[in-house]
Amino acid sequence: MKIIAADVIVSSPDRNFVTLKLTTDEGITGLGDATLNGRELAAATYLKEHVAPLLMGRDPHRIEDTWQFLYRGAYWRRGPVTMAAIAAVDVALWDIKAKAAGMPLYQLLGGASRNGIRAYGHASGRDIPEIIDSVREHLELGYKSIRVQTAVPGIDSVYGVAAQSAEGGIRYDYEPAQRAALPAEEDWDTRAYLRHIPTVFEAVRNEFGPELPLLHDGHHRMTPMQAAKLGKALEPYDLFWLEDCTPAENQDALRLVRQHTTTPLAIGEVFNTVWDYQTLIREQLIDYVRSAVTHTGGISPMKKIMDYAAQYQIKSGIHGPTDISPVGMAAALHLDLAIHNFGIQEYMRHGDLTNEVFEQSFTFEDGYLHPGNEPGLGVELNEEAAAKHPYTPAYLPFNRLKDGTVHDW
Ligand code: CS2
Ligand code: MG
Repeated sequence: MKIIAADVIVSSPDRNFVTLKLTTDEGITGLGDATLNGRELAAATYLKEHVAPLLMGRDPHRIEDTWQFLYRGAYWRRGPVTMAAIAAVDVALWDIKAKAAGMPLYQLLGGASRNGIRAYGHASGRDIPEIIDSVREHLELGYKSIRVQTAVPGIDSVYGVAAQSAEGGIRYDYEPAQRAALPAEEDWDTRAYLRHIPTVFEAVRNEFGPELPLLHDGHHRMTPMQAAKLGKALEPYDLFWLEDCTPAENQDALRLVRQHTTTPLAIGEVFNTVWDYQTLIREQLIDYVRSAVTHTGGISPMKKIMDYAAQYQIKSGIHGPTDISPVGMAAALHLDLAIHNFGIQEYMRHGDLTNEVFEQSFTFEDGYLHPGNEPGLGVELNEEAAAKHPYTPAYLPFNRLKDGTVHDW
């Protein structure tokens, strides 16, 4: 079998997605996701101009060789643009191989290790009654684990709070990259945040009891000491995890946080390679790996990261916001089903427009996801529908402190 075409499709059904479609001389096609929220065209151009020409005539079955060729052959390694592009190729090749084998992809990764994939959803609100409603709504949808994000008195707009989104409402694409010429500016005050969060978790625990797994995302905003303080303050509420408590670049920061709290820690949605985890995994400074298949070079390296993590009892918590396309989501689900050290899967649910463009066979029933049993990934791109939604420039927001200093968003 030979690759005869590599098409890069950028479309915007609800939000922007970058999709790679590989076609073989035997008519089998494969899809990969290279979406990099707010920087989509960089990944699309890398694929179109620098990767697609290298794929022509290659045997699609040689997944590992192609991965090493693209990673080592570029000389310039790592980075979100490079790794999103390589991820798209890797996932598309696994899709082709599984279709050729006539099997759902998870079978090629070792087969199912469980019946279903536990997912967590995103509850949020401007105040405690709104948050409690939102948690209840997610429970009604079947979710058995719930992330809680809250507005903070004294801060105008906080990451992850639905009712503050332009559309309003509880079900939302909670942070669609802003469709505007410039990124939206938000404000931030860590002291106000640290004072408020424990009161919210106390209220949610009191309402829903001790059993429900609760998660929280700090979105990279604290210093190690602030994160240690929050982790400690949240211990009575028994969190499933505290995510991205400090900026991800400094692995040593987690050592300090770890010394002070037993709240489980998750990190890695902005990581690109196993090297970003080297210290974190070896020293057991985290409990969950948060990378996305889409941003970590694909299924092949993500499986290697998880096998490394398994030696240290560290589990998966694969990134699954709506800026991972259904193709990237399906790739995660096949891996989730197969690996032994699965922890939990983030699942925000895409909107109807996205689901029209990406025809999916994965399911969400009674709180559990399943990739389905179609040969391959189980996702196909409706190109006609995709063409109706052309790329729209969009940015993620950014943060300033009260005095105007730029802060992590
Ligand atoms: C978030 C992401 O899902 C999460 O945990 O932190 O939504 C993140 O903000 C986006 O992927 C950025 O594009
Ligand atoms: Mg996050």
